[in-house]
Amino acid sequence: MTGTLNSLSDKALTDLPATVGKPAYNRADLKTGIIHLGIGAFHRAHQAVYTENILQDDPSWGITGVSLRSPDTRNALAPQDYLYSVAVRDGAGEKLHVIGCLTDILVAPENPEAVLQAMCQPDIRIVTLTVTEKGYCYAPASRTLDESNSDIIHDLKHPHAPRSAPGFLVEAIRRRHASGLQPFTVLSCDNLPANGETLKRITLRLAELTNPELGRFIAEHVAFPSSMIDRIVPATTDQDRASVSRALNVKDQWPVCTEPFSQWVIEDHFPSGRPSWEKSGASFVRDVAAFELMKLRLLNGSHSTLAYLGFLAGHKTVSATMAAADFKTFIRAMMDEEITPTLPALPDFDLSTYKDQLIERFCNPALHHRTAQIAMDGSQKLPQRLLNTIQNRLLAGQSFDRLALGVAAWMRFVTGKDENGQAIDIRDPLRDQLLQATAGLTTAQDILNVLLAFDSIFASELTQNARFKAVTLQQLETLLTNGATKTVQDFKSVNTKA
Ligand code: CS2
Repeated sequence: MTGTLNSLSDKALTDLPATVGKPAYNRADLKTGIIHLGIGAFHRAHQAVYTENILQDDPSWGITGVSLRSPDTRNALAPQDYLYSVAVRDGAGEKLHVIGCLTDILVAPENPEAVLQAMCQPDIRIVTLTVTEKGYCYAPASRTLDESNSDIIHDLKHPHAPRSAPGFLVEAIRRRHASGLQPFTVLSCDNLPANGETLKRITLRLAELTNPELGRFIAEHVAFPSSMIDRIVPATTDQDRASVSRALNVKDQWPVCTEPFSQWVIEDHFPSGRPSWEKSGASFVRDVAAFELMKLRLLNGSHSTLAYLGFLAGHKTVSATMAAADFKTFIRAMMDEEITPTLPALPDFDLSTYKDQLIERFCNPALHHRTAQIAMDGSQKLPQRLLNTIQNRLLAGQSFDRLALGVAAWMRFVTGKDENGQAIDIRDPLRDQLLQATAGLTTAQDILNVLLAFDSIFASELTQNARFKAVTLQQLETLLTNGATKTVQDFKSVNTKA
């Protein structure tokens, strides 16, 4: 039982089993060079690991994590000296590595001033972010700041004690500039299209609303490189905590569990310096756009489609969905026939191996990635994952039936009732509006009409396109009549030209 185990700590590092990886540097030598906003599981299994692996060469890149919402991660990790383990799992078993790169965790709502002070330390050269799509406080369809967002309204009134990620960036950049410190580089590590450019547009707009001169400074002097990040990291469960703790022989209150695959492609634009992340396997390139589109459309577009269809079909995890009849064929055909032709060429990159790997990753039986987890925040994810791809297909006069079924499955999901009439626990910033709009509706036409009116999701190029509406309507009708399992099994591409 884990209750009787000692807690993970600096002191306990020496007692770990020999098979467990641990910091290869002296943690007492660490300096903090990076502030990370959004200290969730994804960061701890991805950027933190790339950073961990270069600290032996350069201990100046320790990371202070910031939670913009809940104190849970801090409460779990502070008593264990901010150490935690990464469990890499596949069908062959599990490898454990204890990560030591976190120097502190701050909880923004408890003390926003402490976060700003940390961001304004002279040694801070990079601020990284994984705050999820909704943390950018933007309208996904237009990729512009949502000035009606309650956190943005707050930050405009109280710019010196912000709540939102863009609010913290603007105020910290202002303070550094005022005290003559070099600005940090801002590195978005979220699944947004053109994530650096998008974050720059949002940050600039927020700054301009209160301080046009600061807006100009940001436009000219702050770097926002884009990056493509990839690693599947399901939410940690109590069972994971117990099994990892047993394997470590010390109690880890918040390990992260992930897959062997990991990828990070970064635009090389860091005027204030950067870690040699390439030594840990990251790729630095001049332009990330093609990698980003590939990943958002092939991985995330397929993931969301599998999540909504799989959930409706009664499957709890992605791997269970992939094991159900015809889902694998359906998703591979969506990748090959509908998504791949929309992607820009990536010289020297083998796309078909990439897709083989994706299928294998989705099938990883050791991950237990819940369909309900991926289904969260669909209103923030749909444009970059499915809708922009559909727009490209429409322009080219090509079919998009499978992509439309993905969108229809989201529409069916946000009506809030599953195929057995049971309530679905919708988690989405637009939850109330979506449930209210669809309440009592039973026909595909009515559901489609009310949902297409959400203009932060659906661009006018789509809502005014008769073909988009007709194809999506047809998929939604089939889904409502036949259910997800049969719809996927019967799937035949209509393959008509516009
Ligand atoms: C997933 C992603 O939860 C989701 O929406 O699609 O978090 C996905 O696992 C990662 O982007 C993989 O890199």
